[in-house]
Amino acid sequence: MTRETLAGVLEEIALLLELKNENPFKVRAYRQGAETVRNFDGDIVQLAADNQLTGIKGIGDALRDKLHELASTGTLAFHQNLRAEFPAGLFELFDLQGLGPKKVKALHETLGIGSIAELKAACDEGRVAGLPGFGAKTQAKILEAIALKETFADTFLLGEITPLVSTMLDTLRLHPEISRVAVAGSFRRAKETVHDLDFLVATKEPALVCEDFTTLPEVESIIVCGDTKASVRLKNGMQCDLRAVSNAQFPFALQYFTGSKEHNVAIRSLALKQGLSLNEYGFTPTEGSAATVPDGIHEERDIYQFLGLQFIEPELRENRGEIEAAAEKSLPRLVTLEQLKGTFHNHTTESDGIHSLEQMADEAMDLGLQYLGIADHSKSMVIANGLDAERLMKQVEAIRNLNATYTNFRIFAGSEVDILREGALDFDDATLAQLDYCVASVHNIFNLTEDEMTRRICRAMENEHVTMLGHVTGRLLLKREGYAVNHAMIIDCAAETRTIIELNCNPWRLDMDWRWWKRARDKGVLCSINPDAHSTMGLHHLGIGARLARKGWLGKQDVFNTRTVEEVEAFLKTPKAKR
Ligand code: DGT
Ligand code: CA
Ligand code: CA
Ligand code: ZN
Repeated sequence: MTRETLAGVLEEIALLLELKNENPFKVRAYRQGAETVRNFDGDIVQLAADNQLTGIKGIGDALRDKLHELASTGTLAFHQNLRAEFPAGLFELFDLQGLGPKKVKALHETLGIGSIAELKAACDEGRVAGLPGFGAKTQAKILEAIALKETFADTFLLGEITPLVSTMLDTLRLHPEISRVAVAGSFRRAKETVHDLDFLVATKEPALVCEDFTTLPEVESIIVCGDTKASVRLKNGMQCDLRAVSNAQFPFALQYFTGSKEHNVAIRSLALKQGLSLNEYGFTPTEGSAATVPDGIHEERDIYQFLGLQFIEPELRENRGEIEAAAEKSLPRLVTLEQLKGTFHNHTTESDGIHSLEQMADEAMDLGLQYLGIADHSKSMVIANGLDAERLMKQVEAIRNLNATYTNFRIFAGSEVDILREGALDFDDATLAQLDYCVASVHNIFNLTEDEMTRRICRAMENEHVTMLGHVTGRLLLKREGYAVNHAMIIDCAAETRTIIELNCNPWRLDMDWRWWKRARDKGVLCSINPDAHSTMGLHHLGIGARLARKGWLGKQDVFNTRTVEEVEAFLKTPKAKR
């Protein structure tokens, strides 16, 4: 039982009650309960199991009893009974972008649709367009959403699966017959999305270890279980492979299964030039070659060294110039999470965050940060309860007052100011000048042409008060494509105007994309790793941000929030042109 399961069940109850036209207050209570569970500061699963959830804001008696039943028995009768009233496939419909409970309900009641397959058939036959409140446009959008979901059926977000992977690694490390453990593949390379996990262990008892692997608590079903390899399906639907090798083979297997395939092909051709073939087991002389197989290879780095290369960090292994740089010994020293001293772009209850200024600051301190930038939404973002100038100034005052109570911590007062249609900002310059800094972002009118959108964003960056550009494309991985922008021009404009570009490290965003950072760095553009946190938990995504920054070839000097509070203060006080 995990926190996410508890929250997920409450959320599903809210949906089911909504489908049944239940009292909206009751629906909201469950939904808020789910949020409370997600963000609860403490071991909520244990507390629920022990029936100790009393006096918690957002969890009334009814919810408390249900959480207790769920955490202590693993299921909740109330939930099961509700579920039984609807077809099982109905739930997949909620995963489709743009389909809320109202539409799902209408589809279910009028057309009897209870699964994605049925919905697709109904759309193909044009039956959905005729429903009141739907229309041909909605029908087309639904078909698009279904196609998107099919494309991403076996794709998972790096940020979402990271906690699960650490737990599994920890469990495997405890196995008495396992001497070394790693997760290889796209996860190790910090790809923003991952298809399957590739675990690797060194052991003298491969068959036993494979069998034990299939009994991990995260496993849903076994795909194959052999003498040196096992494949399983996890409860979250993800496939997960384990390969068991000897201690001597381990570095070779780790190098091979980390990939990428393109990187490996290039590495293998370097080995061939020395008369050796390289695979997941080791080096062997090619036919007719007099080359001798190197000994003393204990770690991955020994393989690279033998080939005359600097060690190449896994994040860089995409065959995008890293091998050439490693041969010239000119690889960058990559930034680390520990080097981050603060962060910008975070929300509070003033706009659409769920934790207060004080709570966010406390969490940042607990994470060992020296400073926290607050950037709540501006007034145009009505749905996110954006601040008008008056409320913003009150927040600035609250921040100044809070800062006076700190000795070794600092909150920077900012705003995530909306970039309006033509590139003007949601606040006038006089208002922006009162702030320590400002993040400018696009949140609406996504359907401009690439030229128009690029011009709109560049115009915003030309403003003296815009410290950094928020989520460059607005993409939501696996859900929504970003709006069209010309990255190269935006990077050039950022360089000219000395505007920082954010690496938004919300797991759904990871925007600007890692493929562009090397170019930005080469032009002297600074990166700010920003979690866009809407809760205290959101601040924990900085780790994913650091991994993506590494994937983008960034070093400490390229990342603004590795600077000390004094350096940040001095930077923000300097006019943009002189930075
Ligand atoms: P994904 O799709 O997110 O799981 O991405 P990867 O990179 O984890 O791909 P996967 O799981 O198919 O394979 C893991 C690694 O194993 C891959 O990055 C490189 C290596 N590999 C797999 N198949 C081949 C192959 O046919 N040739 C070579 N050279 N390497 C391979
Ligand atoms: Ca993989
Ligand atoms: Ca695999
Ligand atoms: Zn935003």
